[in-house]
Amino acid sequence: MLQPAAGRWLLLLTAALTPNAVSCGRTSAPSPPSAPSPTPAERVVYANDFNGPLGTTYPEWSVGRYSWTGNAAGTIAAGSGTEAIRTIESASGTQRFLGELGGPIILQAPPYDARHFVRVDESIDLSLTGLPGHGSLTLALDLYILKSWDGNNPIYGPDRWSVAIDGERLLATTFSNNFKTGIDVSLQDYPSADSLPQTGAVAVNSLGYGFWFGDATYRLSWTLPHSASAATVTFSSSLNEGKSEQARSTRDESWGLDNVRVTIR
Ligand SMILES: [Ca+2]
Ligand SMILES: [Ca+2]
Repeated sequence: MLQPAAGRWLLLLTAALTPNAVSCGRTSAPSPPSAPSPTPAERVVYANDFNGPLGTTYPEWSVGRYSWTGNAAGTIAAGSGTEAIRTIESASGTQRFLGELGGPIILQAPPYDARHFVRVDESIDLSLTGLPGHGSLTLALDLYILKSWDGNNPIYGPDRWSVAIDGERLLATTFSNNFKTGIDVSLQDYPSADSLPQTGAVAVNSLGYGFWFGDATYRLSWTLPHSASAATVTFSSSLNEGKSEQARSTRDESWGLDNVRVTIR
């Protein structure tokens, strides 16, 4: 099994063997014509744990493209921009990852209410090229949902996240770290509609964001038919509020990617 070096990404460009050729190379006698085809070996074509130097950008990752709406109060007009997304350290100082995603702070000062909130959308692409011949592709990653995501809350949210490969949607859902109850209830649609906040997370509050609603880690993977020699994975969010949190003046709600791994068969 190929293992990527820590902190580096690995892109296999050279091997042109078909899966069948790989299989036949392991046997001394030709298979009979009626023999079933063995499962092609899994090949790692991309792996990145983002544990390299802080501030690293990667050519296979696009800039973040963001836009925001105007607000009902009329104090902010709609706009758009781009930002380089780099490796950062978690608030706990224990993990490095690609972030913070979700778009910059647009609403710079109070009042923080529904009339002043703006919706901020951001997308980033992972582009892979030169993929050897294959019939299926698996994408696996850790998604970090950071700070005050509000799930389906109609005032502070909905706060949405999605991923697509070559335009084919793999997941579109909402996440919540907001355990308020009563009229402020903020359920999430992952893994199913109106789940409690942080349902399905493999870890919570492991990244040090307890100063502002905490954090949740989701270990996600998808396998789909895929044979093209290139793939574009698009990660997107649509977050309502656009303000800073009030403890450290960082983004009120954001996300990060870690341990991104693409394999093919
Ligand atoms: Ca990492
Ligand atoms: Ca929100």
